[in-house]
Amino acid sequence: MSAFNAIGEEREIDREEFTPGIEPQPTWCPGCGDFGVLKALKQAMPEVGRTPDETLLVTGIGCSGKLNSYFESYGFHTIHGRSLPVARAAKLANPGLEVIAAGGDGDGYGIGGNHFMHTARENHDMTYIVFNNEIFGLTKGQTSPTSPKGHKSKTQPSGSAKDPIRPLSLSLTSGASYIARTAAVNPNQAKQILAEAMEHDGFAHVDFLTQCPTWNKDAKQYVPYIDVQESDDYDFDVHDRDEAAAMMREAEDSLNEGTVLTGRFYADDERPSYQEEKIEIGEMPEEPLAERYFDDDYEWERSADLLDRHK
Ligand SMILES: Cc1ncc(C[n+]2csc(CCOP(=O)(O)OP(=O)(O)O)c2C)c(N)n1
Ligand code: SF4
Ligand SMILES: [Mg+2]
Repeated sequence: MSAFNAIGEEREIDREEFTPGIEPQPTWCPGCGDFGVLKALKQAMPEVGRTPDETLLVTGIGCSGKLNSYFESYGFHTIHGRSLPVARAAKLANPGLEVIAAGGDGDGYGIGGNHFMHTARENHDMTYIVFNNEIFGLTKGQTSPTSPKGHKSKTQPSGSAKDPIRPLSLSLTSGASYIARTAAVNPNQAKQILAEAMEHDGFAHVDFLTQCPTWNKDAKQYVPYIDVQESDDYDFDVHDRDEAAAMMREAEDSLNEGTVLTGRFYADDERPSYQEEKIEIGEMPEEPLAERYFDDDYEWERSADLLDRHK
């Protein structure tokens, strides 16, 4: 696949460009689903035609948050649950960047749930990958917002009394304009969905099922999985909000019962992104903030202003 790089030359992009030069060995456990996300993301980048220097990967805290140590691009490892506000700010300051935010189910649907809801509502143009292993992996397997009711862990030894969150439905209700679910065990679908999510203009949310063989003692591998676009048993229109909502509900119920439904669940290609809304009302600066930062005169004036204020 060819693309324009930062200096405007058309050239081939190889997925290996996204492997760091000094390659750190992932500290993920053998069999961890997180390897599948890394692989699918590297494979999706040439499809999208973006280079490492055009890409920013912002991560939360967790096993999932280690993703940007193993992915060559600009990176920002934030604090727990805060990948989205950092990603939003970066995209607004530098709209030319391909911005990807990533983190765990605890990070994104628990402590960062508020940011998730509002980033979807505002339709910020970025891709959000949630590694959903249905537990807190890094801190050794505690119950998370996606753990099924009855799931036993150190924090819920008698089994969780809580119904899990419905990530797809929450995303739709909040306002995300592209919503999909894929699984680490289905790398081809995962690659295609990540590429579509990046190409989508607006908030694209991918709930990525990632097995945790170490701490999720239910040891879900998410197999067999069903692709709702490929199966004859499912027929719905991803552009129809009501049909998408019904399909999501079915996917969320069936996951708890052991049937893994994956695929595209919703796409709204018409809704303007937050950035487009800001341009419409005249609130986006013509010159992106990121470019202003590199303007020597502007920097000089700004530091003089700051010094004046401290006199
Ligand atoms: C403010 C704050 N609270 C708690 C923690 C401890 N902590 C680190 S990772 C984590 C949960 C990780 O679970 P998840 O987001 O699902 O990621 P996973 O490890 O499963 O990929 C917690 C509670 C922290 N680092 N910061
Ligand atoms: S603890 Fe679980 S989620 Fe974390 S690296 Fe190991 S298998 Fe993966
Ligand atoms: Mg998790």
